Amino acid sequence: MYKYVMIFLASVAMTSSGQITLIDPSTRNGGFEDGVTSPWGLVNSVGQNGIFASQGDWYGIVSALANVATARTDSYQNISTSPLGGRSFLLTFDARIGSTGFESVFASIISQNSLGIYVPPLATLLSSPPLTTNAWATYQKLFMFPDVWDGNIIRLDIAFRNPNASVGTTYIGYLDNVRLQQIPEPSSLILLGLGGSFLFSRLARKSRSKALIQQ
Ligand SMILES: [Ca+2]
Repeated sequence: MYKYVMIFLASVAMTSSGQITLIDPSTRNGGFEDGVTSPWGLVNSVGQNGIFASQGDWYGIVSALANVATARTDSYQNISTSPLGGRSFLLTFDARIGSTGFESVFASIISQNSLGIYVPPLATLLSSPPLTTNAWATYQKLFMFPDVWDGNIIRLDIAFRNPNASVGTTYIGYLDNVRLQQIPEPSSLILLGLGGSFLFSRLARKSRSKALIQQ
């Protein structure tokens, strides 16, 4: 059930009229098919292997040498945009880890308004499976900026983390098929509404199950 709702949510967003593609495999090197890391910041290198990549032939490689008990990477892009295109951004990407890998991957978007003050968006996690060494996992997150946001640059950050790292160990992660869509207002509200309804129904079902167990 969960899988089908997620597919439905994604399809609503991807088919929304007026959406703006900010990153995808052929835009801003979202699939690393340019064979370089640019315009990504802090992606260490790229690999070429059509069997290994989750999309196309190329993928991004990130690594962090733990010099404290935490290993972390912060791959990013700064992207020019405008609130006129919508205040919501739907991010989807694929990730996996090497045999000495990270424990989790966390995506965020930040922006400043015209006065230089940081404005955080409301973030809703739509899909966040565990990172594994033997397969790619797909992550999806919706970001909605409030009405006060009037900035024109957003910064996307995808961070692999290991909070229980061994000092001196290098941790490896892989990134591919990054897609970032700016969604017009009505579509994003539908998305959040559907996501909220789904979460509410799951919570209600859990509460009913708990009540039955306690009886
Ligand atoms: Ca690719």
